[in-house]
Amino acid sequence: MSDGDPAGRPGHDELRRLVVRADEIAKAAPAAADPARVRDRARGVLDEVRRRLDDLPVVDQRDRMFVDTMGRQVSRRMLDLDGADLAATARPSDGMRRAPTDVDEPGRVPPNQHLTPGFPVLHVESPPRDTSGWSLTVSGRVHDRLTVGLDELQSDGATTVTSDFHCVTGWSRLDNDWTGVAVADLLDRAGVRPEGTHVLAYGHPAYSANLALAALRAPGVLVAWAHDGRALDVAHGGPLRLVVPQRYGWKSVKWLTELRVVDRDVPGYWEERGYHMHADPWTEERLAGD
Ligand SMILES: Nc1nc2c(c(=O)[nH]1)N[C@H]1C(S)=C(S)[C@@H](COP(=O)(O)O)O[C@H]1N2
Ligand SMILES: [Mo]
Repeated sequence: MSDGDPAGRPGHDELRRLVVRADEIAKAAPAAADPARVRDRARGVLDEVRRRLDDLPVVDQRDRMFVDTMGRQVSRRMLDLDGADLAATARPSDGMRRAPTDVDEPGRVPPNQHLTPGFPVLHVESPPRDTSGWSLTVSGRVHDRLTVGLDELQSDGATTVTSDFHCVTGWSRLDNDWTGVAVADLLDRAGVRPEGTHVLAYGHPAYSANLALAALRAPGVLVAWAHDGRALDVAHGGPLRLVVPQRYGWKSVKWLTELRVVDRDVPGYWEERGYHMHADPWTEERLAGD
C-alpha cells in the first residue's frame, strides 16, 4: 500500500482503504441474493472516492500522480461493475443462440471478464434509421480508393468465423459465428501504400476506432453482415460491422462506413476519451496508462 513516501499521506491512505472496501463489497456480489444491488453499493463507495479525489489538495507532483492513478483505478472498477451487470441481465433475443457461460479451457477468457449468454447492446449515439443503399469505402493511403455496396460485397463470397467477443466493461460473449469478408482482402483490393501503418474505422454517425494494419490482418477479422446465421440486427451494427476478436469490443465498429488507411496511429472516439490505443483484452489494456 506504500506509494514510495515513508511519511505517507493520510488523505491518500483513506482513499486507498475505500477502494479496497469497494472491492470487498463487489467481490461478495455474485453470491448475494441481489447482486446488482450489492454492485450499486460498491459504486456508491467508488463515487465517494471520486468526490474526495476532486477535493484533494494537489500541491506537488506526487499528489498529481496519486489523483491520476486513483482516478484510473476507480474508472477501471466502474467498468467492471457495469460489465457484471450487463453480463447478468443480457438475454439472447428472439432466435439468437444462447452463448456458453461455462468453459473450462484455461486461458480462453481474458482476465476479469464475465460470460453472458445474451448479447448486450452498447453504443453511443443512435443506430441509423435508414440502412438501404449501405456502402463501405476503403480510403486514405491506398492505391485505389474503393467503395463497395453491400450487395456487391456479399456477392463476392462469404466466410464464417467463430470468435469470442470481449467488451472493456467486462462482459464477454463466446462462440459468435460471424459471416462476412476478411478485412485483409478488402485492404489488398484497395492496395495499401507503403506508408500506411494504421486504419481509422468509421461508424455511423461519428464513431471511430484506430487499429494497426497488422491487427486487421489477423485471423477472424471481418467486415460482417450476419451473426449466428442471421442477418445482423441493426442494434448490433447491421447492415455492416467490423469484428476484431483480438481487441476489446469498442474496436469492433458498428454501422461501418469507412476504413481509412493512415500513416500514423490516430486516436478514435474512445481513445480520445482516455481508452487505450491498443486494447488487448489479454493484458487488460482498458484505459490509457494500463
Ligand atoms: N458505431 C459504433 N460502433 C460501436 C460502438 C458505438 O458506440 N458506435 N460501441 C462499441 C462498443 S464499446 C462495443 S462493446 C461494441 C458492442 O457491440 P454490440 O452492441 O453488438 O454488443 O460495439 C462497439 N462498436
Ligand atoms: Mo464496449
